[in-house]
Amino acid sequence: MSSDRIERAYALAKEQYAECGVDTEKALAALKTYPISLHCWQADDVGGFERPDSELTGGIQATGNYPGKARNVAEARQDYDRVLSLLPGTHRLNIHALYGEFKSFVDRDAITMDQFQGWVDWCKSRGIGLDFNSTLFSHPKASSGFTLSDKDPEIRAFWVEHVKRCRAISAEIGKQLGSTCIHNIWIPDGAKDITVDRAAYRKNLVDSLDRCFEQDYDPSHMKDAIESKLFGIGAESFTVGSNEFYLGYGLTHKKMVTFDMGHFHPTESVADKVSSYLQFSDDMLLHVSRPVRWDSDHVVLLDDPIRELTQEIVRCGAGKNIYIALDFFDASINRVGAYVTGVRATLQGLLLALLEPRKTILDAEEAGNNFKRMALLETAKAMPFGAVWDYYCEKMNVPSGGQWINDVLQYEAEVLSKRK
Ligand code: RNT
Ligand code: ZN
Repeated sequence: MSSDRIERAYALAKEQYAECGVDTEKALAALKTYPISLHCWQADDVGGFERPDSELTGGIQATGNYPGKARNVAEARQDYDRVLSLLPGTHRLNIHALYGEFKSFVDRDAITMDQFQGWVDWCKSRGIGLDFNSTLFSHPKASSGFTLSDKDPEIRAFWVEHVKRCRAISAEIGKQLGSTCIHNIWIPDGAKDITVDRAAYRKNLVDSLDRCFEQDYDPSHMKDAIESKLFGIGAESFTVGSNEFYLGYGLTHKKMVTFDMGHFHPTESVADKVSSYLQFSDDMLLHVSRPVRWDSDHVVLLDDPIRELTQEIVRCGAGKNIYIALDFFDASINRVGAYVTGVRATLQGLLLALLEPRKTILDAEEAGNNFKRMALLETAKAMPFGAVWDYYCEKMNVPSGGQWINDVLQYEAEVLSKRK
């Protein structure tokens, strides 16, 4: 697309938005303040680099075997670089403990900064922040289906040690990069069938978390998040870390809760949870994903759930820390293209929300004119947001429109297709 046409289209869009009381320049300035945390695991289907050929197990599943997945840290970084080059703005990387640089095998209860210094250096050289996740799946000590809540105290102790180390690593990451590292804990703990003593597992989880969190860290270095879930594969009947569990734990222990869009009943809206949860917490972590019939972790698109979620982030995020991380892993398509599609869709959602003619709509709502509110919301959908988006991409020196698609295809031809 010629940049002259983009400029002209933007000038018209700017005028049209101004008529509704929206300042597009302000919206674009605001959009830059939303970093998206890029999940490392779309590059290799959540395999990780702990051992050669590590396999994903533990209640989550990547489906597909599209060629070109990253087979080692160097290839993953090459992919992230390409992804970052196609995104407007400055973002973050989000790694899992099993993505360390392992010169020889180091078990989860023995990892140190040694395996992660390379990631810090890499992020520093790219000028981006780094987030972290304990990895409590894909491991023989998770084979009972339980980790931090297991009935065996030795299993619990192993995983408590893992989380403690991950927290120390996160604090060091945040300190070195001068940017708070968000450390997330998700556990697969649960059971396929009816479980009688559910309370015992939940009590174990409380005790384990208390031990994990014994050490306090400077919140400018690291903050903890705990991720709730409704069910998982093989944990259909009972999931220890349910929403009520973590909501209770998080609010009473000052730990933020992670809301993953795929972790609720299909008709439940994560968007609607934002304004409730933020009444009681200043920090919130979102896992932006796209569940299709189940927690399938499809690539994020600019669909209604994303639009509603980003609207709520913008509408009630003032004075709060809403951390936005992506969580999808589609192994059936070009993985670099999957990343770029998902991040750009999330950013577009945020831009749409920032361009909302809020004052006019709110006035109608407050005047009790519900027809007018509805009609204004509908008309806002046809506003020329695409012109503003393209202009933003141009200004940020990344491809606008669909130009990046060819870039991804070229990368596939030159790099991904050669990975055999
Ligand atoms: C699993 C959770 C969790 C994982 C990642 C890999 O259902 O959503 O966040 O997807 O940690
Ligand atoms: Zn998640």
